[in-house]
Parts: sequence; C-alpha cells; structure tokens
Amino acid sequence: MESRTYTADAAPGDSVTVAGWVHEIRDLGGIAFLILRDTTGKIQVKFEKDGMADDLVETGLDLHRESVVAVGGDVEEEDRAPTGVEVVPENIEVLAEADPELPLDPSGKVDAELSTRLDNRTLDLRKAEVQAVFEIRAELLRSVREQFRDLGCTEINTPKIVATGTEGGTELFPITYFGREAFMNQSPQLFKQLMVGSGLERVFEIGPIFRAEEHNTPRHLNEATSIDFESAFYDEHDAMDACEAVVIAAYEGIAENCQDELEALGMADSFEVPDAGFPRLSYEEVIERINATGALDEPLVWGDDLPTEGERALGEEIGEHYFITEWPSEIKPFYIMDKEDDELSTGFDLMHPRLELVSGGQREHRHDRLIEGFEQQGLEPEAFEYYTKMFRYGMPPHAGWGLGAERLVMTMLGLDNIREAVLFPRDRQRLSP
Ligand code: AMO
Repeated sequence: MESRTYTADAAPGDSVTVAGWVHEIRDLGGIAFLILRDTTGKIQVKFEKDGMADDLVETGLDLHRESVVAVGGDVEEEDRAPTGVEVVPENIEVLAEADPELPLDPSGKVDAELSTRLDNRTLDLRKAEVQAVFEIRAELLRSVREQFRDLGCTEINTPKIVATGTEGGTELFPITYFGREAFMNQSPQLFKQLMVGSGLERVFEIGPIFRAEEHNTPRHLNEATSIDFESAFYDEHDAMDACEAVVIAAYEGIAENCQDELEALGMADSFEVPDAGFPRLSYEEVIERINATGALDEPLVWGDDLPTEGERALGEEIGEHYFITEWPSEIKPFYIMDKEDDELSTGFDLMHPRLELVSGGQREHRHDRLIEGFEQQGLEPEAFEYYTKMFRYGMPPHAGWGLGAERLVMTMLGLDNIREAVLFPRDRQRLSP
C-alpha cells in the first residue's frame, strides 16, 4: 500500500495512513476509541462524535474486531493514549471485514488450547507473544548462518526425496517416485559427508528432516528443521567446539536483536547467554551419575540408551548445556567412527538440561571399515553405493553434527511443547493446516 505508515513510526504532527487490524473498540458515549494493530504495535484512533461526520463515526465504530482497515488522519500527542499518540481520523477504508464470531481471541484475553491455536495459526500469530517466538526463530537462523560463515562454511541444499534412509528403517516415510519406492529424507547425513570430500570441505545446511516417529510427544515432530554441520579435517573435539560456538551465537543474536520479543514473552530479564566451555562428560560417567540420582527404578547398564527421566534428573543436577562423549559404538549409527578401543565411539550428544539438542561425531572415512559398519547394522552396503563409492577416491577424515532448530527454540524460550516453535507442525494427528 502506497505511503502506509507503521503504527510504531507514527509521530505527532505527521499526517498518515495507518493500516492493520481492529484490535478493540471502546465506546464511552460522546467519545470512542478504535485500537488499530499492525506488525509493529498498536495505535489509538479517536472519535469525538459531535465534531465528526456521522458516516465516518459509523464506519469506524460498527466494525467487528479483527477487520482490516486503513485509517488516514493526523497524529497528535495524547498522554492518556497507550502509546502516547493517537490518530484523529479523516477517512477510513474497510479493506476486509471479519466475521463477528472468531475461532480464537487474538487479544489473548481468552486462553485457547494448543490444538485450537494450531488450527487457527493465522489468528494465533496476531498475538504479540506468539509472533515473538517466530521473530526469535528467524533471528536464531540468521545468527546461526552468520556464525557458520565465520567458521568458513558454505551453505548447501541437499535432496529431501531419497532412495535410502540413514537413521533407522522404522522411522522412514515411504513415497512413490515414478513407480519406484522412495523416502522422505531423515537427515542430510550422507550428502553433507559427500561434500567434505568435495572441494567445499566445510558445509552447513538448514532444512527439513522427516521422521515417522510413532509417538506423539512434546519433543518430537514428524517434520523438523535440522541445522547440520560437517567439516573435513575435523575430529569430534573440533566438531564440539563448532557446535558450542553456533549455539552461543544463536543466544547472542537474540540477546542483541530481540529485546522487544523477549519482553513480549516476559523474558527480558531472565534470558541469559550460556557461558562457553560446556562440560564434556563421558557416557560412562553419565550413566553412573544418572544411577546416583535415584530417578530410575532399574539402574542403567553399559549400552543402554538414556531414558527421558534419567536425562532430566541429570540435567537438573548439571543445570547448563553439556556434552556426552565416548558413547558405546553399538548404539551409534554406522557412519560414526569408533575409537581405537572398538567398544567406544567418537559420537557425542549436546544436551540442554531438559533434552537432547544435537548428535554428532567423527565419521568413518575408511572404505573397508565403513562397509563393515553397514553390515553390522544390518544394512545392505550395495544400496548405499552412491555414497560408499566416493570413499574410494580420497575422502578426508571429517566430523560434524545435526542440531534440531525447534528444540533449540523450545529450550531457549522455555516452551512446554515443541509444536509452539513450528508454524504448522506435523505430528501423528496433524496433517493440515
Ligand atoms: P539425530 O537423529 O540425533 O542425528 O538428530 C539430530 C537432532 O535433530 C533433532 N531431531 C528432532 N527434533 C524434533 N523432532 C524429531 N523427530 C527429531 N529428530 C531429530 C534433535 C536431534 O538431536 N545425522 C545425525 C546428526 C549427525 O550426526 O550429524 C542425526 O540425524 O535435536
């Protein structure tokens, strides 16, 4: 719209056209107010009924909430107005009327269930605190990209329709690809590894991953956004350093550039950038410490995956981000390199006190060992020949990791449910909107 002014920019003395949604109408008799809202905030429009044309007053005050209007008029200082200024209207154009019955209340006065919010995401995102989550998510991705560029990475985009899975066969979504079986990709794992052997050497990707997780939990999505990193000539320690730098950069970007959004979430004072030097604990130490918390009925033994209650109990004790290193080889995927002692792997996870954020490790770059790894995991190396073949033509030692963007947003903002960090989440029940 030509010459539209954002409500936040309307200054006393200006003659403006502001455009947005009718947030509220307050009719006090001789005087009435229309509160107009746009992406930058709200502004009061004042109707002094006696001094104004009847049709202008009628158009302004007969509107239903959430109708879209453009209001032209002069901006005046008014101490009693919520933002210290108000518009004295000269004309009002109704651009889109809203039904009087709304499926949810964008003013936030009436709470809505998460499912109602997700069914009506457009209206839900008219609330400042919901909008703030997605402004923060966008800033997070921007700062992460910048940090990757500082680390000398090239951003890549790899296929999401693939011939083989990498992260476990039961979590694959099959699709039909011109009469052949294909899958939605679970991770850019193999492609990013193929790039470290190319001239690019160090890469990152931010893109969707698809997991046919059976269970509906507050921390799993069937379509998530993965922030992936991979570098030639890195070992797992270098990869952990890069991971820590990226997570801290995300927090720093938000602390610097999202004060208004943190305010809208009531977090302006409590938001803290984590200190560098995340503790690195071995898997062995972790299972001992979880057992010592007494949180589990059955103590963990070597080779067990870490149950949610165990992670949570240890997270509470540690109270900050921490890495778990030296995982048993048998519970890490085929592409993770073992340590000299074959029992131990170079795999690591980064944990937030609440849950896992990242998995990574040094990769097996030796062709023969890689083929053995496939066989041990019950996978047919022939199906992965497009990948294994390149390990015969000069694949350098390399390492990397994958970070769940929604989990980072969720833990950073203390959201109860990962779905709150996604515009249109995909889960067992939810395929639209
Ligand atoms: P992994 O399967 O552990 O590792 O995934 C890496 C990170 O991605 C996020 N994530 C999910 N987030 C929400 N819902 C899901 N269903 C979901 N699945 C995964 C988590 C998790 O820590 N290829 C390896 C990474 C690597 O080694 O580079 C991988 O995909 O935050």
